[in-house]
Amino acid sequence: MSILEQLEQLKAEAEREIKEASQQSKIDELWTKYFGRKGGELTSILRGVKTLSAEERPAVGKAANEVKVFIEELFAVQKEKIYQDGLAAKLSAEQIDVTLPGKWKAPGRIHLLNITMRRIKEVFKGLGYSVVSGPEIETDYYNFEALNIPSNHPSREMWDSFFLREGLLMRSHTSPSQVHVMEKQEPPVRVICPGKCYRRDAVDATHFWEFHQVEGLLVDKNVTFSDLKGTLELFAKGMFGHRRRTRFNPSYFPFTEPSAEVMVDCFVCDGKGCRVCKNSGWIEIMGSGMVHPRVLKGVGYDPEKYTGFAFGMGVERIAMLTYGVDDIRLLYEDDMRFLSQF
Ligand code: FA5
Repeated sequence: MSILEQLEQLKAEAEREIKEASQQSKIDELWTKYFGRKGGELTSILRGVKTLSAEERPAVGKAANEVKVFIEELFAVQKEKIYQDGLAAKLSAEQIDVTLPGKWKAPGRIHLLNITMRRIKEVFKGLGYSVVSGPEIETDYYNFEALNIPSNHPSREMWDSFFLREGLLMRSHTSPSQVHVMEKQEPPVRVICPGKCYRRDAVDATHFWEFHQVEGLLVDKNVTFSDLKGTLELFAKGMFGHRRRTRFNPSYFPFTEPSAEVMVDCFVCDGKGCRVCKNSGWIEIMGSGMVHPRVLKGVGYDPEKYTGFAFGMGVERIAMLTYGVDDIRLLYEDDMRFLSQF
């Protein structure tokens, strides 16, 4: 068979095969078959043109080139066809039915504890307090010693703590933050320290092993118990409503002297007596007191020159009282049916 006949045959075969190819992998395979550098059928013929006599060469060379262009064109057209067919199939498979109802995604919302925390911060910011934070892993010194709670002192039982390795524990209240703040700055000090605390308490409706507190501390010259009372009364009004009244009952904390628990008249029954205030008309909202001189001395403040007050409240407790939640566990269960109410 002459080369021209071979070319004709190759052209016909290529046209048939390429037009039948319906996948890109088949196109690649055929490209190798015809144009492969080693053993490609057209490549071999084109190489053979060089060996022809000078008379034969121009006609055969021209014909071979035409076949080459023809086949290349076939490949290009078929490749585009495969791509377009694939695209059409994909588009029809992934067609969107705009008449179907959409998928609803619940919008994120602020957790009840954060709502409460923000409100507490707002009230104290309004009173000129700045907000600082302290570490959640504490040393025995900051959690106890510096707060006038020596080891073996029975009052340590008020804070049943999670101990880590020797000398370290998860802080069981935010009061250690007071010490960090005073160590870093000279009076006047006016800060609140919100944060997480951890205790080995048995879980029940009002206790959880992790919870939040907001600590407050003010130290300056001539600070008295009246300042403490006035400040916390303003807080109670800001947080629970301007008609609220406060009362201070004697209490005990090793790091404050005197100490007081802060009561607010029940905002559910207006002090008449109900389930929330256990019929007493009053609700305890936090612990407080005048900073113990030993604590001041420990951080290098002169207790003859400076006095101060401190207070600490449970954020879960405030949230539960404000929003009428009767079980603390609801705040940690992440149940949207509950959380989306607030
Ligand atoms: C303290 O922790 C003191 N550091 C507060 C304080 C600060 C007093 C500064 C004086 C001066 P107490 O142990 O009472 O105090 O805790 C304060 C509040 O934290 C409690 O009233 C309660 O609301 C909350 N709380 C304590 N334990 C838990 C718990 N296991 N789960 C949830 N809330 C808790």
